[in-house]
Amino acid sequence: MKTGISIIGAPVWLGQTHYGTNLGPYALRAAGILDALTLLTADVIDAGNIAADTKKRSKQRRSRLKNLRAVVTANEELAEMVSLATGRHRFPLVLGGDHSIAIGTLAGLARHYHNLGVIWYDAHADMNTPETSPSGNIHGMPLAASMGLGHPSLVQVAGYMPKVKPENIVFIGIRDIDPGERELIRTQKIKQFTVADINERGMPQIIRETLDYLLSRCDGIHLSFDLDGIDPSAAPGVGTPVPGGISWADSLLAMQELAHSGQITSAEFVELNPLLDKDQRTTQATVRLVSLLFGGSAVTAARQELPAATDI
Ligand code: HAR
Ligand code: MN
Ligand code: MN
Ligand code: MN
Repeated sequence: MKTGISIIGAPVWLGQTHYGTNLGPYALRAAGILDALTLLTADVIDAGNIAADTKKRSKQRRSRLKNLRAVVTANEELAEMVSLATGRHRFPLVLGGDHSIAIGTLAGLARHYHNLGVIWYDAHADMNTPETSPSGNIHGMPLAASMGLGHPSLVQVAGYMPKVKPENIVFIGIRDIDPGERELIRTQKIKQFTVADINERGMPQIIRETLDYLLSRCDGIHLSFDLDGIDPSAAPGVGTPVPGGISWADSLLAMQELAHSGQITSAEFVELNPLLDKDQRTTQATVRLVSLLFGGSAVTAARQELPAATDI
């Protein structure tokens, strides 16, 4: 049982090329994420941000990996903060930052879980290696790196590998998949639910199947929520939008079902870019999703009424 929530900010943007994902934690705090959570559980700590300076681009221009040094440094630090919170039996809630920060989050978590389950809610599989990446952007690589595939300094964040086993991963909503990723998903038999699956069977059922699958083999379940998993019409404030995404209504249902299960032990919300947002829609959507995720029993909650889900 988790004793409370520790919010950890990871203002990182160098895993991709759009300045602004580094402003995510600031926008979410300004939008009242702390108050929203404090309504649901008395024990919320804002642990602040990682201190690593991720504003400077790395100088290894000829590298296949953009800003490798800066991204590794940020993730090493994030791994320590996440590990500290987890070791205190708290629920780490990481606010990104681009999705490269999942390398550090998972590195901090997997020190404490032998079979960490990962729900990857995303338009992308983020399973590229330097060899298969079309872009060299590290935010397209965190799952591969966490499985032990890719550049040694990404794979070895926190000093050990691998962090995640392929059979402990579930994709929800992926729809822009590169050839190398497709091959990995196939050969590693990684479980995935597409938007078509969601439309066919309904999101609550998809979440139940996801949890059934993971609970049979995992001792903790991490939710890695990339805002671009949602359809860009509802979450426009992301750097790599992909049409045909998960609806806003289904995303709400997903959070409610996860909350209801009480089985999620950590989470991160990534790829929010306030500079690309429209009327703060994506920022406010994120606050609402996070609130719903904690509407259940993942933490001992002094529960109050959930905010209405209609005003965004
Ligand atoms: N697959 C593409 C690449 O590797 C695009 C990845 C975009 N990733 C994110 N995170 N937005 O999911 O470059
Ligand atoms: Mn992603
Ligand atoms: Mn994505
Ligand atoms: Mn693509």
